[in-house]
Amino acid sequence: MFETLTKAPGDKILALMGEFAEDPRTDKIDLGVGVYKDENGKTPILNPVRKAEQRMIETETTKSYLGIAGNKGFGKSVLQLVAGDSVDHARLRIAQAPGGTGSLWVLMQLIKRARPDATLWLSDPTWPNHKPIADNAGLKTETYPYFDPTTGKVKIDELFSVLDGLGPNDVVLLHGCCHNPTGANLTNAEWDRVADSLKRTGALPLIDLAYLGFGDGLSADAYGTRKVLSSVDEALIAFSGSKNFGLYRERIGAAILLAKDPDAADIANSQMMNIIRSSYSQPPDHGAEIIRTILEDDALRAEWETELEAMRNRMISLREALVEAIRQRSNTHDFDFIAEHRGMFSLLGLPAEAVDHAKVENGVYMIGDSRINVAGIPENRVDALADALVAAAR
Ligand code: PLP
Ligand code: TYF
Repeated sequence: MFETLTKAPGDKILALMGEFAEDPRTDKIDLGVGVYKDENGKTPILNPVRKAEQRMIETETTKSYLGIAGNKGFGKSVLQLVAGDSVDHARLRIAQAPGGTGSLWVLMQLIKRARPDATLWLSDPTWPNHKPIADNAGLKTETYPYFDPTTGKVKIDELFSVLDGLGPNDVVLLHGCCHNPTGANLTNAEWDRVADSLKRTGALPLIDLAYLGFGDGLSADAYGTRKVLSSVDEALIAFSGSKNFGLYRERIGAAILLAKDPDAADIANSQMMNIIRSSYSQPPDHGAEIIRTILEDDALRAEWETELEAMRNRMISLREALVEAIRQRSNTHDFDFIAEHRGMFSLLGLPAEAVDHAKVENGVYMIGDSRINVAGIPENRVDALADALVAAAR
């Protein structure tokens, strides 16, 4: 039967990870896959995570099934972390899911059930896995203008020229903060305008919140999501605990829905439970129990917030150092936008030949669209990286 199959396309980001691993040069620099790295180039296990795991080993009494929605304490804490007091929690439902990806998958299946003909609008550009997940759910996709690579900024007028023309048959995928791949984000005033537009047109927001706390802080990064929640009747959120808790391989995230009232929330939630039951039955507990333990314990939570802040500040100072080093070499302000961007990424707006030049000549690996992961910059190699980027851009 397999002879009917043809080779499926791979993921360019994961492919680059493999290519980097095989490069024998010892001075190579990995700015590819979006994984946080510390000053030693390691992706550490956070201290509160280790402590929570230790506590779990000592206190866990069963490995029996958890239930379709997953860990209840996790759900309650994550709703508070994401939504705060922006909306009546009786209108919210949450299902723990395998990562932000699993959450997006569940939510897109739900959109398909609710409105099979809906169009899902993705930012141009967006995370390369958004469209495949939508394709998998059988959803039509379109793109809305988002990023201007010549300025490094959001094309705000063009964005609203599309957003304001949408209707109830449309779903808009918004990056809650720390846009991937561009690093360019909406201001609070622009989020206000987005919320207002959604309310007026009746388009459904699907917010991808994969980097909460990686931009300007936990509550600053939740501004847009909370503004939207407080403005509209219905919304969907895909939360990921991969980056902010450093739990990548534990596959922990959550699918969240907002309905117009508690009864409507129950109905939509029953469909979400049905989707989960017929796909993977129930989520794994380990990552959820870690996050629950941390968020419910004042000391562990404070320690987590401190470590999250250190990761965030490190990325911001690397951005500033890189901009300064480029400025010294090129005598232009052409890359100043890197310091304005937030989150793990910046899209440099370089042509494919320049990306290739940096890789071949200097062992600097970035994604083909010229996205860099700023957390991958070794502190002591900022000058070498600036040399490579200036040479590649020439
Ligand atoms: N959404 C965006 C924008 C991402 O960058 C990622 C990155 O991994 C995800 C979702 C998926 O996260 P997870 O690894 O939790 O599935
Ligand atoms: O954009 C990134 O690099 C991260 C990690 O299929 C990632 O979001 C990349 C590709 C993928 C899954 C995760």
